[in-house]
Amino acid sequence: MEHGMLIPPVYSPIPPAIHPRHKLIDQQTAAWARTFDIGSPELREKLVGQEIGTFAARILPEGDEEVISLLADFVLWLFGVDDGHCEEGELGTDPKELVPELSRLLRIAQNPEAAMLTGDSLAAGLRDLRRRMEQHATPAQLARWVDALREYFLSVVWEASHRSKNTVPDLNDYALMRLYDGATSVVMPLLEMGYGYELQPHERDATSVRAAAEMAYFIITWDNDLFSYHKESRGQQYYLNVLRVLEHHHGLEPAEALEVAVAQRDRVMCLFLRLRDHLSASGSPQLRQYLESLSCFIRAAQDWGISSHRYTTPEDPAELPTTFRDTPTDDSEEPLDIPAIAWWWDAVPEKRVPAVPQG
Ligand code: 3E9
Ligand code: MG
Ligand code: MG
Ligand code: MG
Ligand code: MG
Ligand code: MG
Repeated sequence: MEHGMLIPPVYSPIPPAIHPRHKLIDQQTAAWARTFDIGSPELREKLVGQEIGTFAARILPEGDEEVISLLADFVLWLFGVDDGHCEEGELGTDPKELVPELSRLLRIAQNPEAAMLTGDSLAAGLRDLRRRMEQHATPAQLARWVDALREYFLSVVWEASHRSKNTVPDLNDYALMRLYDGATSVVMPLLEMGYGYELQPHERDATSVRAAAEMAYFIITWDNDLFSYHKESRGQQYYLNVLRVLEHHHGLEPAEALEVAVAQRDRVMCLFLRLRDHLSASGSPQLRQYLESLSCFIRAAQDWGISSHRYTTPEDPAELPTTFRDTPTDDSEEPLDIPAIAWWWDAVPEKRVPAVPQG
């Protein structure tokens, strides 16, 4: 197993949580995928065994059950696009053909009544998701969902451009692309819907709150890059994750790249915790719930990522951790040397240095 790599336990000071109805939600999502015929039969059978419903039940552990089901079906649909079109399908190496196809799907998300892509199962699934979104979302949340889908689509076209040329973006471009191509931002409206509130724009779009959300995207996708390395790096197909970027552009051996990537996510985790606690101290109850949901999302992706059959199976085991560590490998408060995100460190107040007792 030449691509094997032992992934160590990652730093996670966030407690695990799961909605008690996770088993049922997972079964319903499998049924949804079959009803809507998502993906090729082969892809679909893989997806329904990946406990995506359980993942959603971890993201919204005390949320509305219908919204958790909606989130689960949507995440499965996203994998239908990400695996089916982008990473394993023909469009994934042809960005100029991917653009029109994703643009048509985006129109369905925005105007489900549009008589186009009839007979396309991903479009039919998306119509159903949109209809159910309307039952739980405010008009503004629906619009943000469509906008977030657009930014996800834009980033996968960027990724497809690299795939088509077999090139590897540098670390700054990769970090920027990864904020969106992990489809984390499209989940955000559902975090609000799951608890039946709407975060007001003056809070959600405040620079520091957006920084907190972006930090969560970073941690979730860097963790995914560790947990999915085995799945992605086997075989001959093109793959892109932070370990490949660090090996390619920084001349690191796989073990060194792993150490650097872990240190990067640890530093962002430390920063996220400081910012979350700072914002929670003065924010509205809705903002506190939103920040709590960001934490749950991070931990959900970790608990699901180390255990899902998507990343490790008895027939093809990945060397994934079964536990987490409660200290970071790197607790430096210095910004990462990644210009697209280095501004995050300016959004967080300095750690208060304990006053020196006067003698
Ligand atoms: C993730 O990146 C691709 C998304 C489309 C997956 C859908 C999942 C979510 C919206 C929740 C975020 C969760 C993550 C990133 C685990 P990638 O590397 O293609 O995922 P893979 O599973 O193939 O490693
Ligand atoms: Mg199909
Ligand atoms: Mg309800
Ligand atoms: Mg992907
Ligand atoms: Mg993938
Ligand atoms: Mg991955």
